[in-house]
Amino acid sequence: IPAAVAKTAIMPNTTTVPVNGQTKPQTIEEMAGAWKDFQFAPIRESQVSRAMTKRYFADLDKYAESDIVIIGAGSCGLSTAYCLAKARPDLKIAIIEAGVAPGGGAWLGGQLFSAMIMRKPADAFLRELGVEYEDDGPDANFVVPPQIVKHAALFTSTVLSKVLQFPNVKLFNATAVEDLITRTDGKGGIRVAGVVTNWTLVTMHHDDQSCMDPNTINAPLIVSTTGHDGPFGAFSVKRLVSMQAIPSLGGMRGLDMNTAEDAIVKGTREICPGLIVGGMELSEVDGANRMGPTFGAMAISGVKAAEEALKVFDQ
Ligand code: AHZ
Repeated sequence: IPAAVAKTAIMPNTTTVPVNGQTKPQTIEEMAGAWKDFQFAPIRESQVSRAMTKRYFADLDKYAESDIVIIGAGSCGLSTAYCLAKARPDLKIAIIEAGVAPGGGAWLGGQLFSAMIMRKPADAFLRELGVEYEDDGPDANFVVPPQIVKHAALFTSTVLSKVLQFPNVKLFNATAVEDLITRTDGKGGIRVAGVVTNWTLVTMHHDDQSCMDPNTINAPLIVSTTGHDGPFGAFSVKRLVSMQAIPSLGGMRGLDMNTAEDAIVKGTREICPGLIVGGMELSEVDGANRMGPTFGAMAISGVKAAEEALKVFDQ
């Protein structure tokens, strides 16, 4: 290949030569009014591909043996991850989220309404995150006012961004847990010892595509927060029933905010050796009520799930 052709094949035709890895402009202020000469630093497409894939595969390699796997990155899973990662920077925490977008049902407060409602003492978690809220004024019926975050997405994006900044956390999104790894405990019971994963798009097409075998992550402890029953919800507890590790599910009951939130927080626990369940997935085990559009129990169930996890982990 002639040298000139080979050179163009390697680098795009550009006159911008980075000096010490830097190009001009370096600040957005320097960009203003200088668009005629604006140019991105040169790149070859393979650099992008390698930069992404080598990191992803390094993460797959690193987290193939995790300390804790959290299934589901909804409000409960993210709150769990925040508390665990903050308390124990020495633990490798993998979060597996079936959706492309983490956050579960917490991008809106209820129906299509933006405000997110929490009630005391869940405001402690908002202060921990630094999420601003206002107290709704007390009225004749409700002496203690609920706390309002102006947009549910403010809570979700804040907890998500804090979780992602912990160096000991890796979020694998667009990835579904499609089974649990189990070991016998020698007494007729099982211990959950990891998760079986696949790209969510593959998980959704096992019926109409030829089988694509999954991947695995070993971990001594799993926290499952997959939400109430639905296409993807209540995953781990349904699997526990089908493998006869627990006899049956209680089935989520109708909405009662007052009983539901307390029940979910108090019930957050290790329901099978190696598997802690929190958030609305728990309502399917315990036959607890749903709480609908109020999110304090999800955050505080996450706080308790982290505490339970550390108890088990430190045994
Ligand atoms: O995509 C799911 C969601 O983001 C994810 N998930 C479910 N199954 C999964 C699987 N592998 C990987 N097999 C999976 N990820 O889990 C997340 C669950 O989030 P969520 O917001 O549905 O659950 P939560 O318990 O954190 O919060 C529930 C909040 C409430 S209460 C309520 C009601 O009372 O009606 N409804 C909701 C959404």
